[in-house]
Amino acid sequence: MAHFQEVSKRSTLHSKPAGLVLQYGTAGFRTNAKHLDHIMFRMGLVATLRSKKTKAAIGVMVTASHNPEEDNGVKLIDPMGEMLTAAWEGHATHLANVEQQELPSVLEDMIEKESIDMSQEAVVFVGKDTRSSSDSLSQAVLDGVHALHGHSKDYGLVTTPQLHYMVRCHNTQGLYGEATVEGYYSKLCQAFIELTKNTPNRTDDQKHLTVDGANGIGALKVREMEHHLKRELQVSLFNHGDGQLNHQCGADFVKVQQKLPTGIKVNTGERCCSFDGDGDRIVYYYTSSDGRFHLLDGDKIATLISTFLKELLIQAGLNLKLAVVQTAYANGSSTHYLEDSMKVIVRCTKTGVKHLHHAAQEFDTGVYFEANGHGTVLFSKAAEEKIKQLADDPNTDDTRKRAALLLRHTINVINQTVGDAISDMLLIEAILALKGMTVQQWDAIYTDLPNRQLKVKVSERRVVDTADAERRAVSPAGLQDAIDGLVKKYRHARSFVRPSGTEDVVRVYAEADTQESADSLAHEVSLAVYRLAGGVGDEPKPLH
Ligand code: 16G
Ligand code: MG
Repeated sequence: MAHFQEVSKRSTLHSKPAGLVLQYGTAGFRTNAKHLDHIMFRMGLVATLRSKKTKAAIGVMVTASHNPEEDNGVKLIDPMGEMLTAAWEGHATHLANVEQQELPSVLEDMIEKESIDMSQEAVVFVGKDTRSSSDSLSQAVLDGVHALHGHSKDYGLVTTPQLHYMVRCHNTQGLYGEATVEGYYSKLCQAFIELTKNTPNRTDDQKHLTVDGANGIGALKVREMEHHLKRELQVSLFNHGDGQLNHQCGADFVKVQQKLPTGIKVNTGERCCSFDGDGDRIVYYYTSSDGRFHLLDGDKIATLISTFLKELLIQAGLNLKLAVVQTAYANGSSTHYLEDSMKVIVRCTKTGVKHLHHAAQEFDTGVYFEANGHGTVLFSKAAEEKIKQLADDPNTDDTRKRAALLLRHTINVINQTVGDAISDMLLIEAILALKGMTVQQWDAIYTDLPNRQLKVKVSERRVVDTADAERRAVSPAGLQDAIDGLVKKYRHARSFVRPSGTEDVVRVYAEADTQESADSLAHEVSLAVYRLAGGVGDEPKPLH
């Protein structure tokens, strides 16, 4: 175990608090930053082994996304820029929780189980968000990489999707793009400018967008990118770092509170969007003259993008299978609109980006979005090839050629590795420009069913087990029957419950024809969870 001497030596500088047990959750480790130093060091070790195993660069992003400033976390990125494969989440959790002196033997086991060739070179890319704890935590990751003699590249401050992008660029030998932040801006912005070239009558109003940067890394990066956009998109940036990260601003706040973030100045009817703390989520919104707040969430974004792509595929005469992937949280109106009016295939998966991503990979063109604003579009290799051939073929007629070229630029504006607020923003802005559509017209494509989300504290959330992409509860006994009975009392109603993957609660979702009905259904279902699944504390109270 000679190669672990360095690990043993350095690990003493990153000691594990006694008794602390953490899990690689839906999107990596996440908790108060002061508990994370040893996790970071150990994730440096895991990433190095994963790099040796896959013979490719692996990414480690230090961020806690939309959590408060005092938290932090870490996400691992696999060779094609996707999230760490589920098979290795177990290794990550195991290594995170063993006592210091066991580290060498656990590493030895992992190496044997995974047949890792330790003479293989390793490369780990590291990035971090703007949290004050991120500096030292990313140093701890680098320490872990170096303890196993891996090579590292420290990208410093980047958004999560930018780091995913770098990993893919490197591992495709530049085929996906140049693995630098400048390379990222120039690929995306050039594609955006090519797309908007086709909209000569675009007004200054249409070129203007208000962005809430959540006081996070996304804001810094929009600033850095701006000059590449050559004033084809003019951003008024708020919450650019002058306030507290994610505090009363950002995509999560806007989505959950259904109101404007603090710290932005905006006129009635103007198009705005909010990023989250690490720039992988986006939602749009505006206020109408009656003072009402209108949210355009991931479902509305998926509808806009899939409608646009479907029209282009038809114009191009390309017979490619297009699907939209959602979760149970998708508003019922969006699913109906997509299936019945748009006639696109809709798939539902469990919550968590990795599940949507995998489902989208099954199609030529897979648009995936969670209602909370995390999503992107994936194109199969064959689809990209067909689009390229058509665009390059001198015999293609004008209509088909125009559509093929627009599809090609669309592919280039998209970050196919993971949901990306900057890339999604550019794509949405280009689509609105090409369609000559206002945010109000986009909003009017369908009307959301009123809905409510609640959470119930129980003594053990795992007693709730679900099936059918979390739409049905299979345990505890009687819970699903109770939900079915309650749903029947309301019009256009739907409800489901699931154990959270990130918090110690059971989540409840309900939608119905009116807000009052959605609220009372959500309350009644919460009571059923409380009574049948071991609720703790006070019984849930009615909302009104
Ligand atoms: C994580 C997931 C997000 C999901 C959320 C659900 C990623 C990158 N993030 O934040 O997609 O919606 O968890 O949280 O996968 P919950 O299980 O607590 O409801
Ligand atoms: Mg995020």
